[in-house]
Amino acid sequence: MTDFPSFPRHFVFGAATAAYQIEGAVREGGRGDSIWDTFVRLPGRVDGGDSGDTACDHYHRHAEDIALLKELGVDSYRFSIAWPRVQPTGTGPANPAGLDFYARLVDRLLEAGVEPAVTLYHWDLPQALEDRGGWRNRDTALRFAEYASVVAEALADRVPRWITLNEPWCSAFLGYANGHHAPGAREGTPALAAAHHLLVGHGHAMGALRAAGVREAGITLNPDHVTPATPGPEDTAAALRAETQRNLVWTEPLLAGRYPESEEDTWGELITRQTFRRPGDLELISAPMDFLGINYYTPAVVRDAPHREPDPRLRTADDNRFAAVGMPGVRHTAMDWPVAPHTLHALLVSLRDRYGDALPPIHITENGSAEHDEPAPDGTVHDTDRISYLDGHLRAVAAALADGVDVRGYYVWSLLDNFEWAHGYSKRFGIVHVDYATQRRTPKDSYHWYRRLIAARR
Ligand code: GBH
Repeated sequence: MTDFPSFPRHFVFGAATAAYQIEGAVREGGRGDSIWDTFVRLPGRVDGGDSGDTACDHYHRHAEDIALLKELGVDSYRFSIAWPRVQPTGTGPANPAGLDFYARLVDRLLEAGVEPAVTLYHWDLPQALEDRGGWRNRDTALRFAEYASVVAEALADRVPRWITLNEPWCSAFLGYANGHHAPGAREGTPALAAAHHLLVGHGHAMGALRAAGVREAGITLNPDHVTPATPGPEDTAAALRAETQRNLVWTEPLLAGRYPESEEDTWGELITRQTFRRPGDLELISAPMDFLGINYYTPAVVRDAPHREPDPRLRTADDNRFAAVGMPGVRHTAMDWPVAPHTLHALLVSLRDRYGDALPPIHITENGSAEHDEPAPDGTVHDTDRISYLDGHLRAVAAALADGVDVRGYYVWSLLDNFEWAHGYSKRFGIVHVDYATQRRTPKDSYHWYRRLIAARR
């Protein structure tokens, strides 16, 4: 593909990663355990029994990875800070070795001409806080603000863009409702409490970032583009429940200062009997943000379905009477995710239509695909499917811009093949291939394509 979609001059192009997925070195520099260090050791939870113990060894190889970013020509690099490196038990003064690692990373990025974009929380909660209830416990929101303040005081002068939480839906619902992610719990109202406390933590962290002088701060969500399988009333109502659980539970408090109107139909007594909300929470959560981060991969088509668990006392918070249906006829990635770039365009337009002026400028903080990469003997990967995935989604972003949606940037997920959570190393999202046995990095064709696209804009 030589004809690239076109973008405004100041549009930010970037690449993204997350600490636990790339760093390794989990016992170095005084790092404490996170919930993922515990989870990966539970039998059967991660494909192949994989863990992030070594991952891409980025902790020791960050100079090489920064050189890859520089050569790529990205404006910005989004990475996350491991809370348990900074506060090994989730509270108290900073562990200097932990903070220094990130301070050096930031300095080297700036030397390479790449702007750092920091995610404070990409799912690696200190295990010591989980031992006290984790996100079910409101105190974790206050600990998160304390951590945000420690990091921001050290780095705010050099880091322009800050993201409080990455995909709180995953933390609350995969972590506490269906148990696919750490800490692996399967609960009802406590998972909804976790969702609320993540929002409260975001609100407090925004305050901590402001106090440290940060001017560009926001949250990253993974909103779904949801459509009903049929236009009938049952599937339409099911789609609203899906949208409530996936999107509205976050966007309504954050952008409109209210709880979703459809929450009672979605959760029934799991939400009507809640006791975790306090006066003032909505004001805190809805404090203005400078941007909204959106991670987007694939759409959701849903139909009406009965509860999976008939006994209401045993229902988890994601048992909301809808089920996903397949999308035949479209290409699927190695994650088995249908590829439908026009749904990203539609999602962006629908967010703007719903929230109007209350919708902050948008950064696409993640987009990318896992493909069945087959490296040649020299390590090169001719990943034409990934290139066409990225091209399609960038065109969808350009179309949203043409429709007047204020999108400011796009970060490809991911710079490197890495630890794909419950899928371990079996799924490769990188535009750079990693041979885990040797830690050799080899840029794939998609890396070279993205480099040319960025260069063409200039
Ligand atoms: C994002 O999550 C993450 O921010 C990033 O860390 C991740 O690597 C990337 O996308 C690609 O997945 O099959 O039930 O075990 C997107 C949401 C959450 C989607 C986990 C895939 C698999 C859960 N992802 N989910 S399961």
